[in-house]
Amino acid sequence: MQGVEERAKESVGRPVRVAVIGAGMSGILSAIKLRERGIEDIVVYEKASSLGGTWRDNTYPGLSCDVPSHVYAYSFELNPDWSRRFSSGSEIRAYFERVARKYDVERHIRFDTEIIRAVYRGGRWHLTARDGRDDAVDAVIFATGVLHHPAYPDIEGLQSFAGDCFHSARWNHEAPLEGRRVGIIGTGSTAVQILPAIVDQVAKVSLFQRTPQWILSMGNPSYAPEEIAAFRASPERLRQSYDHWADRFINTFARAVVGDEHEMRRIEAACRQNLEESVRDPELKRKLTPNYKAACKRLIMSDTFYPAIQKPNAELVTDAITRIERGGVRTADGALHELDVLVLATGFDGHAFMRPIEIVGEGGRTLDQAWANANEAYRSVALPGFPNLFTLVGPNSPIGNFSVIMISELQLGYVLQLIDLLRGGCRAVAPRQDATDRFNRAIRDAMGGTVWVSGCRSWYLDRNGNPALWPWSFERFRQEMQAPDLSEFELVA
Ligand code: NA7
Repeated sequence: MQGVEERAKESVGRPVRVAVIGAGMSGILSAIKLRERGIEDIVVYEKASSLGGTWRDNTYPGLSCDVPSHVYAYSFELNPDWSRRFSSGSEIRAYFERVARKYDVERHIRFDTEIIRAVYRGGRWHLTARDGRDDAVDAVIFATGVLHHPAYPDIEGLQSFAGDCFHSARWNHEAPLEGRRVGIIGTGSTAVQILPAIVDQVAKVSLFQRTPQWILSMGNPSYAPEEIAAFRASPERLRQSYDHWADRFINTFARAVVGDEHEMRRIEAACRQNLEESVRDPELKRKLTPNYKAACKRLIMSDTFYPAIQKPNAELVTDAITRIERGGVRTADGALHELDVLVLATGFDGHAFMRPIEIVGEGGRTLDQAWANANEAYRSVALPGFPNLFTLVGPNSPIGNFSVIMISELQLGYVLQLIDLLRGGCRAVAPRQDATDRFNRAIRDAMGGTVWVSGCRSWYLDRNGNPALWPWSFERFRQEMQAPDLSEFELVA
């Protein structure tokens, strides 16, 4: 073992071909950093015809990111031009397109190529695309995202609705809203962004709430032209802004969710105060008050939702949906809420990860078999029995704690060190099963101290009720992503 380790580290001369699956935030990042590392034989497979991942798929009115823009950017490509504290989805998409162009990423991307199968055979990954094309590579990085597969609600009669009906991530821009009666199912970040964006153009908007949400007011000021000019003129100033927002996240929110009671009390008090001060009608206030801890579900940032839901043409429906009919939504009180448009803001399957791609590892063992009971990875980035396969923003990444871009950068830095071994004297690298089991046991043990298991339903929880998140501090994550501990890996010469 020692011999392989040493030999692997010795040189990085062997040429390797690396495939990246997905041309979203993590895929673009991977291509840039692989090239910086001296790896030119890169192919990025993207099933759609353009890049941008979630920022390409989501185009709904009011779309923005709930992480401040100055920290929602690659650390090596800060953007002085963000127009607001929380910039719009189209600005974010344009940012990724710009970065991809600047770093000449597009020449590596094979658009309209959906990989449906990846088989490890003879020390290489054999990839098959839906159109039958194939490829063989030395390593694969799955950059397939988390909030990618829309979750459709299992409500009787959904297909019978006569009007326009679509998921928020598949917005139908052909469906007019002006002067129409619109229903929105869901009260997550998405619904909370859509409602204020459309309320002034529709005849009526009905929000079907199953569970109320805690909402934090963060303000969303625009950056003045002088501020943008100052950020442009001074990279140090831009960096300070990145550090400021990163620090705010890391030292407040990220601490609170994993057990800092003091910080959590502050957040909860701020949410209560926001509700108290923003909503006048006591009955509406009661309906909007959650009965679980703030940040148990993904905390919502909004300054526009409470004012919008109080407009005369907005309605909060809290009676449970019993079925959907031709004319609208029927609720448990017997009422039919007549609608022309129905928006399903019902979220995503956050637990699919690389699936539905069929992945077959050593000895013919599939990913579905490996994950039959739970989605368990080694430090979120690798899997025992699946050599030279890496995941970005995989299971138990700290996605509920801070900026996903920072997470992806740190994970990729770690993955690149493993790929370097393949360029030396090592043919295969995979985490050991016992190390993976130890890691996942520690994750489960630590989860009890987090807010995510304090009693609510959320997309964070897997089918066993375990959050697919990181239960420790940011410092620990950063430290664990510094360098792989090779004693926890199987290396094959
Ligand atoms: P979320 O946060 O998963 O929200 C989905 C919403 O849809 C939530 O309010 C659900 O209610 C509701 N929902 C789901 N299924 C149903 C059915 N069958 N009936 C009624 N209501 C339903 O998704 P978003 O798109 O808003 O946000 C996802 C993430 O994107 C967000 O966290 C940010 O990180 C960015 P529930 O609360 O489960 O009762």
